Amino acid sequence: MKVYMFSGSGFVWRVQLACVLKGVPYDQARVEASERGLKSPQFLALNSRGRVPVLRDGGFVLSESSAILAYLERKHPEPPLFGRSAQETGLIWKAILDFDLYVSCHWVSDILRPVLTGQAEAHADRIKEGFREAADELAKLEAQIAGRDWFVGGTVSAADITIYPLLEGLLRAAGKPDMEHIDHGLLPFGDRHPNLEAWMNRIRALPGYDETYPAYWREMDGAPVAAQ
Ligand SMILES: N[C@@H](CCC(=O)N[C@@H](CS)C(=O)NCC(=O)O)C(=O)O
Repeated sequence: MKVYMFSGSGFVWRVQLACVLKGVPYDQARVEASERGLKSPQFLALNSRGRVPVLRDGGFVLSESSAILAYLERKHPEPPLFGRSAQETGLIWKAILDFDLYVSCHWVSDILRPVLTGQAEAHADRIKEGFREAADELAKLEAQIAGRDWFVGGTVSAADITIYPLLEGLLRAAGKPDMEHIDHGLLPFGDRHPNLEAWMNRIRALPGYDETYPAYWREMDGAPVAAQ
């Protein structure tokens, strides 16, 4: 099995976490995060939207991180990431769709993309508004996770590994030097979000987590590069 990826993509990170939690080995095929890589005819033949992640399993090719998680679940049912009861499965899908349809798309377009492409100054108003809306959504997530270890059920699920990588990316963007003039009030994160912070620490402590941590971030932060 091969995962087409670039390091630092939250959507790719979901698939990597699912693979390590299920103990499914995979190879990584790095795609250049530029027109030459993602929008090359070769890559567009795998995903016409020119985005990662893409999974190739033998002759089968699949894009969209949630679809890939569902595929992995069906192919490698244990341990389940989509619950053990109909209710849990429904609630996990609800959490995934709620996050991707109403939250992550705004984080990406209003904050992550302008910040990570070095266009923070040009899009300062949009970023400020993005952080204001993110604060509301984070308050809802903080309330949802209060008193629980995981978003749905008694163990880590696809809901957790869907939300976590994008939140980690948001916090990383919020901590960039370019953000100093934007009063997003997000950091230190645990001050207003102690329950989410505790939950993030539970994810970071999962077996295999370290090997999924973006190598590119480690390189940028000057820490030793892991296996990725
Ligand atoms: N809905 C997709 C989103 C994938 C996505 O946006 N991936 C980003 C990387 S974080 C990408 O490839 N962006 C390239 C681009 O927008 O051109 C999923 O869940 O897989």
